[in-house]
Amino acid sequence: MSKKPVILVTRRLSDEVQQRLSNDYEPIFNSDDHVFSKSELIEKCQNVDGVLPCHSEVFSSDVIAALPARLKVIANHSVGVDHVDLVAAKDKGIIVTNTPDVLSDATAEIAILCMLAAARRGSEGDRMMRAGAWDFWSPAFMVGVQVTGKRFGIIGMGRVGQVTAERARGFGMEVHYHNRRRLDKVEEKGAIFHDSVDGLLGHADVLSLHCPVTPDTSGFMTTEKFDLLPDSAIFVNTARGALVDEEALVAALRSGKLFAAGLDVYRDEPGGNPELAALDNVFMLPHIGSATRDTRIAMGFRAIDNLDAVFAGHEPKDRVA
Ligand code: 8YV
Repeated sequence: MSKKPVILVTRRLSDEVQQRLSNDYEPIFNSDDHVFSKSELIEKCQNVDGVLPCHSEVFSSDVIAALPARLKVIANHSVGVDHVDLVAAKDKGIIVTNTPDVLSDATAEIAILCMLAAARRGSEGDRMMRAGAWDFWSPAFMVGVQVTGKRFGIIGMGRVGQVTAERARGFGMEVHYHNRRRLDKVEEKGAIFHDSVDGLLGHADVLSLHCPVTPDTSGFMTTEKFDLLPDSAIFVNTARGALVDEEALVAALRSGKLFAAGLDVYRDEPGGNPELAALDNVFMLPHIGSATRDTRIAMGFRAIDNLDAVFAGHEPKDRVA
């Protein structure tokens, strides 16, 4: 019987996923779930045929250059692949895959949670109650923004963007979007297309980011972009912190240009941004967009499906390089 491929599994995954890996591969698990340093990542990859990482492991060009010839595949447990230098991987003949589709519902739920909590001052109210500081009520107290009938602007109308649009429609919102390609009429479901980011921004009472980080989109939400939004807009980011100039975001929240923000992602993770954390009008979560039991299992299984294809000599379904 031929030997099972050896797979480095960089983080703790759900029991079902680890069991399937144990059945079909020779996995190397990270028993205390610590984040590998760059040198540890390189060292642990030396005697493996594949690696199943999360977005917490950065495969920069120098890490990829140090990977052994036997390593065939980086089967990511994430839809985002900005932590992998895809050009370097491709040049070295390493297959890279991701896990699209399976996390769209969970991430859309978090985007809507961020929108509603920002609009209705969820973070402020929660902190007040926990501090035992609720000592006053009046009709003028804690008045927020109602999203019903407002315009929901999406940048990046891929799978997560489309599911989030569907949820926003459930709140009676009018969906506007910008995407590299215009969707066809059936996919659009009445959403209004804008052929530039700047064209969209003036129509977004709520702006929600759902695009990947690329050299073109990195840091694209600058002061100039926030200024194009309607006054008192709400900003939602469940995609990647690197899309945003966080100093510009802090300034827009302080000045009142933005009514509030709902954020799941930050430039620095883990940790976040203390300047954002100091603001009352920000609702913040620690990058848990896809963190549901069902979705974690589905993501792990999707990554294993990709490994299975590669080791069976087939083209994996979710190849990105
Ligand atoms: C995950 C994500 O939390 O898929 C992504 O791109 O950012 C998140 O869904 C993470 O990558 C899990 O490995």
